[in-house]
Amino acid sequence: MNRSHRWSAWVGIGVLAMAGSAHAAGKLGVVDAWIRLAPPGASMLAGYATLSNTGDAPITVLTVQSDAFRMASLHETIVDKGVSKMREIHRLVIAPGATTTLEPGGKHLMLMQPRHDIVAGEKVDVMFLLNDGTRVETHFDVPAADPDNS
Ligand SMILES: [Cu+2]
Repeated sequence: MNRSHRWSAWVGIGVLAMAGSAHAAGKLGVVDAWIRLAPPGASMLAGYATLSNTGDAPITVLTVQSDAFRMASLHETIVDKGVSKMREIHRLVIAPGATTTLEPGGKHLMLMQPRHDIVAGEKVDVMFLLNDGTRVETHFDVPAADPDNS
């Protein structure tokens, strides 16, 4: 038992030393990405996903873009004096190792003025723009029904 603990402590030191010599960087992971289906002609749709930072520095997401929409942004839903409203998020910071969930009733992608009707089964390209200039390309599914965990 003690021997194995000592061994893992040494391994830990080795990993830290290597990390110290490399440039610290955040790494954005995007999973379970989906857009809620809306009636034909809808001018606003919402997108949801789980964002994670698997890197060793914070990530700051400034905004999102999609060729399928004329305008896209990050929003959060807040309740102000009993009234539910949405407001834009200008900087979404994700700490190293942290996860941020975009979900109905909370933070979401606000996708406005679609260039075509978004239909079930489609995959929509969405780009996340980070403050260090990184652009992370992702694909959002358009399920016919909301996923169970939404
Ligand atoms: Cu919104």
